[in-house]
Amino acid sequence: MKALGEIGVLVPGPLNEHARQRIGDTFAMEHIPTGDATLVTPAMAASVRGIASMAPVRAPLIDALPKLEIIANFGVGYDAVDSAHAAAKGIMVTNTPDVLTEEVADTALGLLINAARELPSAEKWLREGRWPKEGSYPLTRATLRGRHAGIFGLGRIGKAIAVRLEVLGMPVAYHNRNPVEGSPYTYYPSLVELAKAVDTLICVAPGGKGTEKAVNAEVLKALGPNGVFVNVGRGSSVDEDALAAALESGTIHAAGLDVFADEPNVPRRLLDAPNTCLLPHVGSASVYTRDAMADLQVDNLASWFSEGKAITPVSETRHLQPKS
Ligand code: NAP
Ligand code: 8YV
Repeated sequence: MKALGEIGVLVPGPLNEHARQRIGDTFAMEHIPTGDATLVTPAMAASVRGIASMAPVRAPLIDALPKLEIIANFGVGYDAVDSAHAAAKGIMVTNTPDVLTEEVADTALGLLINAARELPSAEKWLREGRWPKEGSYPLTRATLRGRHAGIFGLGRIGKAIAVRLEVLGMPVAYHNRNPVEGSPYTYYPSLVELAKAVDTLICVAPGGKGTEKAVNAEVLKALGPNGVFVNVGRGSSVDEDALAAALESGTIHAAGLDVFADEPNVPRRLLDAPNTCLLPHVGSASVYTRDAMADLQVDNLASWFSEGKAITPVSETRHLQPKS
């Protein structure tokens, strides 16, 4: 077995600094500025056995690395990794579940409160000196009192959000493809039925084909004029044109969004829409949580190459064993 320091690990694009540091200290680290497969040199192709990524890893990059055994993704959501292609080639994919769950749930709650109670706009009012000149900030039309919450994606983070919502006194319902065994929350087999039953919809489902534009005009209409929509899942799960139109027309009341379909670009219509709190994908973005994600990413690589098993394999590649 080779010493870890002799094993080539490629970092395509930007990566968390703590992760980079540990990869550089542990492995023979290679770097390319993006995941563009044409940037792979013959020397990299001959030596790289692992990828540590935060940026997309598509099929051409995987194919350009004939010795590749494992792709360790920085993040629990791995929609940017072509995991089906990796699995078909017998390449392990890992992600970073659990260590970020509470942080992202906190962010979802912050977005919900900000969107419903307009706290960022009220702060702007104060900072712009309008309080002494014009008096108190106008009363908010929305309140958390009496709300009914629906969670789209009751997994690890969805459950942590549900616990917080219960403390706020909100009944919780959810939509997944399958009901969660033993869950105390009401299950709806369709997203539109869930939206009809609640006035507060929180999306924390994974991105990808299965959820593409799932939150559409019909779902937003079902949520209704008192509706607040929060998204900490993926922007691809939302029809952003329909969301902007729903906010502009009052079809729903407010939105709190941490994720967008074409990050870091945010559609002008969402920037201009009323009653929105928009964040630049900061759900897990504390030093504490990002360090824990980095450690899990690197520990997955180290475990694979030294013990022959991944710590947190994604479901598509859970069955795989090292080839050598
Ligand atoms: P998880 O435990 O795997 O939960 C995902 C849930 O979504 C599961 O309950 C799953 O239930 C449901 N789901 C999956 N596909 C679905 C579909 N097509 N239709 C309906 N429900 C579906 O994952 P997690 O750890 O909670 O993370 C969830 C997601 O949050 C990540 O994938 C990522 O996109 C996002 N995230 C965002 C941030 C941020 O910074 N904003 C940070 C971390 C994570 P079924 O399998 O029964 O459908
Ligand atoms: C990360 C996330 O910030 O874990 C996820 O799925 O969306 C975030 O925690 C992101 O993956 C890194 O860019």
